[in-house]
Amino acid sequence: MKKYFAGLLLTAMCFTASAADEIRPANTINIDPTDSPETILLKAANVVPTPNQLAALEREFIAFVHFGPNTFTRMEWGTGKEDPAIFALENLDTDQWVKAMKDAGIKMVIFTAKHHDGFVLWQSRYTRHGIMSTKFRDGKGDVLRDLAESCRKYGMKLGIYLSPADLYQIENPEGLYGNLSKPTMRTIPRPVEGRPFSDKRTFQFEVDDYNEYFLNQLFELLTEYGPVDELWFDGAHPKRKGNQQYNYAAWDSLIHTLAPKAAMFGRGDIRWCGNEAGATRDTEFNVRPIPFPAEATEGLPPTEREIATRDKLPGAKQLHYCQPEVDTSIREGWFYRDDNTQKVRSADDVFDIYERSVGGNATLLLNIPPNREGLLPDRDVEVLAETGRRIRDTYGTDLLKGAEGPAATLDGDKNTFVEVTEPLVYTLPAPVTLNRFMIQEAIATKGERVEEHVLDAWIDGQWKEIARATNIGYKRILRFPDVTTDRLRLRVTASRAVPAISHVSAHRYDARPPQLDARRDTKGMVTIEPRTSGFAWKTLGINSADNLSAGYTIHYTTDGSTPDANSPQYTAPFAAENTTVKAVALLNGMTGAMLDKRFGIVKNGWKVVDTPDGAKAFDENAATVWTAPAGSAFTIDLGTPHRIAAFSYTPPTATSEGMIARGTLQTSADGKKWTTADTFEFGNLVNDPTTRLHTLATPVTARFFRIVADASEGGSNVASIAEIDLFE
Ligand code: FUL
Repeated sequence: MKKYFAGLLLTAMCFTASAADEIRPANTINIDPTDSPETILLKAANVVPTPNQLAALEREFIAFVHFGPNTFTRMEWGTGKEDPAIFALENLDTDQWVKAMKDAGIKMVIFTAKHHDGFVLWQSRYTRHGIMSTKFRDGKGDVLRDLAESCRKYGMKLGIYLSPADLYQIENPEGLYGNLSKPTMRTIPRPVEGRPFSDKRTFQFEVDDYNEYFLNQLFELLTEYGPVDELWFDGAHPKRKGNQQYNYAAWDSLIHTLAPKAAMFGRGDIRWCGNEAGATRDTEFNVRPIPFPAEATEGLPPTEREIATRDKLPGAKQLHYCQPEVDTSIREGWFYRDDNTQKVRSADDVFDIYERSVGGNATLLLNIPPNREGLLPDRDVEVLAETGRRIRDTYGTDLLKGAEGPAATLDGDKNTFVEVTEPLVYTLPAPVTLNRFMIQEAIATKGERVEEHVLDAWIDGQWKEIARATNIGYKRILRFPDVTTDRLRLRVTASRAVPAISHVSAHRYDARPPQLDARRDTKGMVTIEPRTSGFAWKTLGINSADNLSAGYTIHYTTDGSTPDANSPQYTAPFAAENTTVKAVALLNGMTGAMLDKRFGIVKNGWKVVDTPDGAKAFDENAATVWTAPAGSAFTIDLGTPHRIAAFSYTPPTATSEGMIARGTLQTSADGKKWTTADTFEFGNLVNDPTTRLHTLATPVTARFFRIVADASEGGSNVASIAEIDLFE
């Protein structure tokens, strides 16, 4: 380890290494009421991950697999009342899942052994509501067993999602969830005749029926399918009953004994990033100020937009290391529905989220849901392969190879680091062209200290700032337009204590045509433009997407065919009604991801009937929202009769209040005599507030269209519509 102790001071604060070193690094550090802001900051600088947390961070890119009855019912949330026979699986190839994941560079797969519906996908001794009651391999099949074997075969780690919410145990008369049973001393695992365990350990816990059920199942999962490296406890609850409490202390204790290397999501090791859309924060400190002692509660408070920055530290009781997982699905929704209407993310999207999450002090948890054939769908497999290729092509080569500079940051050894008291300068043997710079702090021993840093390049005889960002932590990937240089300089401009940098490397991403987005105005004119939200990580106020893809052209079709260089070139907005617009951007002989967007009936002749503010629901602007008391009807006069085959509902996103979970559709020719056309139901809107399409059982022709909001998510007493679309 080489240390740099030059005289140059950090611009924001000046620390000596010894002041920070007086505080012993730990995963959780208490704050005393008498601590000064400076002491609190030094404590924050010494909060470090546990070995399990560090191992989880180093896995970087991991997979989620949502599979179960919902795969067959095409619902996002089941009811718990499903007949197990619904899970009509005939074939299963978990080797195919794991091989496709490996191709993407994924290191672990977390499987929904039990989702909220309570159906179990392994041969549990403690319920018949699961795979044992299906025809799959004559009731002897075990999806988790297959997956665990594939993981062993291909060197993939295994994690398990076990939903605490359990609708089957709520809904069936003998269900254990919230049955008001008294906690008594129970032996885990409860013996079951003819099904002995080869692991003979037993445990005693004072728990009620549902907690015993949960512990028995944890015992099965952790002793018969392991090793298990992560347990995922979802906080979502479609329903609760009997004030059921979870005995987390008992769960933790069993897990710590049976799977000492497992990191726990939702239990203080790993936290939710706060959305399911793949959004990341520009500043993501993992040293969290906790207003209560961590062990005294069931987890951590929900995440906000700005967390754990310096101003948020005072007032906390403890400082606790807890990293986020950016969990998002490769498909619209967590479960497979179909190959025609359910959209799949492009490799651009996944690669972008990868760089923002892994390069933003977090872990990417990407869901890839198998289809009803027991396979990952071809399109998803292609996206995984392309993402893996881009990761390898970009990050497999370090352009700093052969550079002179602080050796501890270039030696590839995460245990060596440089304590930064002066800028780190890297001189290359020859100029290189780069657009990515990766930095890692020595978090295992020194914690997260950097609060702001700047990368400069030597261009035309002077230093030029090319990227600036805030914290670093486990890993920061800086992205910027191509720069050609033979000298780079990293400056830390604000920090909590003397920062320790363990690794830097430089890379070049081969720029591709940008991803596209299309929007329509109320007059029906469609604009196609590069999607900025996907690549909106701005450095120095520059939009990287535009810079990296300069010179692209856009080509589109409106007849359903796949666009290419011979399709009309987009130059100005054009009219589109009841059609699907497909478009691609072309750059350097490459074709970008295809935009595929369906536009319905143009809304300029629409009028609101008896609903104040109603026009907000069809102004082609999802940011403006119509809101009325729950149960209200929303009526549109389309001006002239239209055939209506489907409608889409965009829920509000600023708040989950008023998301319409269930409703009735009515139509009328004259606005007086109404007929019920269909009913609809959407699930998981709160966590996944995306536009939902509902196809009517039978298309109708009508001038008046009405939605009756029968039920709002979470029993909210309002009903809201951000945007409504109708399709012929
Ligand atoms: C949410 C659940 O409700 C979804 O169904 C999904 O499992 C997601 C990962 O977590 O909270």
